[in-house]
Amino acid sequence: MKTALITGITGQDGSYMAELLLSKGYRVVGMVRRTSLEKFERIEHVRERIDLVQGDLTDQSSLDEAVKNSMPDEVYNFAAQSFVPTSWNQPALTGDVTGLAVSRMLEALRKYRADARFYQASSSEMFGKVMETPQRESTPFYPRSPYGVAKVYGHYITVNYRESYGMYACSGILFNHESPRRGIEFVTRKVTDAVARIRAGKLDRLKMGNLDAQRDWGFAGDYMEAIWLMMQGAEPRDYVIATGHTHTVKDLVDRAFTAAGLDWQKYVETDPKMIRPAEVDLLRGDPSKAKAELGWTPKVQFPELVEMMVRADLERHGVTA
Ligand code: NDP
Ligand code: GDR
Repeated sequence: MKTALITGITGQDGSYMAELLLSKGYRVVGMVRRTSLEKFERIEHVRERIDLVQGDLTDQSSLDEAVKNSMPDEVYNFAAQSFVPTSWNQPALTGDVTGLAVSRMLEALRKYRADARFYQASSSEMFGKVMETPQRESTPFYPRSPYGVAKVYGHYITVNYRESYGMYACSGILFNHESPRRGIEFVTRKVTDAVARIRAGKLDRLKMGNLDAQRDWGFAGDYMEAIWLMMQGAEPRDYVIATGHTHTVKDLVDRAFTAAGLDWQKYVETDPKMIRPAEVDLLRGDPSKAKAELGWTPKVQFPELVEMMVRADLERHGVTA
């Protein structure tokens, strides 16, 4: 039986990856940080089938202990300060947790389990002010936020440990992926949750930022399959994981409101305070390397994804579609 250590198991991706690995017969160990109130909603349904260890990405000794005690065959490093706007408000913390901490994880592995396979959660935010479209593995990075800059560090330090120490360390450059478990502040979930609250009579206005931004949105469940395949290769390689299709935030808003029988123009207003200091205008990934080498293609398309999220939020708010 293989053992996997997942950092960020309480997040969106960690919870889907835990499910996937359990279904494949892994022993799953999740690293969680100490909080005054437990926030295990996303893993409640698998709680009895996984082991939890306490650790924080800012604390080397806790990472060492997590690795020493779990002796993983595979490590999935999902933990991060992952919200882009917060990275302007907390740039040094984001640099530490999202960037430098990748070195700490790699050092813990190098010391105690150098033959474990390591996955780093790289991001399309590294492409930022894009140098070409679609973005592929060879596209130069031009990050546009402290978050993006920190992810570039995490990406290259992973490449560096692979090349310096021959470790099986790889990165997935994942484009935005969403689900009913997406954090409420990210744009998809913010919109689908607002739609449900409007239908429930709990909200009458929705303030948004830049409606013209374009993103390549996929389903988190599909993307976890790609990550797992990446970790089973004959040698470690980095891959772009995306759908290859792009939509504006306005399109997302329109679809989500329409799915609940609402006209978005009656409820949505833009708030200049929500415009970011520097924006990533357009992301569209080219997943052809993942398709050719991993045999991976996304199953859920954008319209189904939005409908799935609207449906889940309507249910959460007790509204019948
Ligand atoms: P979430 O924000 O949902 O989850 C982040 C996780 O990191 C949580 O479990 C959180 O724990 C944990 N965490 C935060 N800070 C620390 C810390 N100091 N020590 C230990 N754990 C910590 O992110 P996602 O699941 O959406 O994303 C997973 C990873 O993939 C992230 O690295 C993200 O940057 C990256 N990524 C995500 C994409 C997406 O579209 N979702 C696209 C590309 C990359 P807690 O619950 O305690 O807060
Ligand atoms: P992003 O995701 O920054 O791409 O990072 P987010 O959903 O926050 O924003 C997407 C786009 O929507 C625009 N936008 C708004 N965004 C939010 N959050 N709230 C709003 O009200 C709003 N209005 C418009 C944004 O300006 C932006 O252009 C996500 C995170 O999961 C990262 O961790 C990950 O690395 C990248 O995706 C790939």
